[in-house]
Amino acid sequence: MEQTFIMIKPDGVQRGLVGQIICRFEQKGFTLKGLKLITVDRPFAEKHYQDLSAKPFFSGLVDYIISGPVVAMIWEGKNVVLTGRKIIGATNPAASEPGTIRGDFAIDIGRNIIHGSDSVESANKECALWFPDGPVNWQSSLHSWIYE
Ligand code: DAT
Ligand code: MG
Repeated sequence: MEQTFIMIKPDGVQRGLVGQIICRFEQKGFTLKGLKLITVDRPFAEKHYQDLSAKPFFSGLVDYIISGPVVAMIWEGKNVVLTGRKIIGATNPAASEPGTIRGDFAIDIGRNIIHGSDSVESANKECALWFPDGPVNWQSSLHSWIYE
């Protein structure tokens, strides 16, 4: 089953949105396979965003990610990478549809409260980076009520 890496950024934690964000993934039917509150250092944040290192906003982005604790999660389910991105909404909250997390809770691109992996390949890389011991191994007893 597919897994994705989801992170509630420091603004989402500070604004008390952790519960509401987790609720959206739970109510969809996805399964939580990893969860921790963690403050990361600059080298770690730079590694997470290494593909963006040439961008002009890179250092500001890293400053923001290390500015406070984040909630790092692994979510599992059918098509969870793509569907997770839809639940999150467009990168710039100004373009995110109402009903998405960024559309409902954010205004500025540099304070867009949540990260989600953009492909299965980056999901696997990010889950391994943030959860070196791997996901928690458990099966939801609701599985047959969610999947045909
Ligand atoms: P996403 O987070 O939707 O995957 P991304 O990977 O392209 O978007 O960029 C990572 C983060 O960097 C994004 O959530 C917010 C910030 N960012 C992206 N483009 C930006 C820009 N043009 N100006 C400022 N911040 C930007
Ligand atoms: Mg991205």
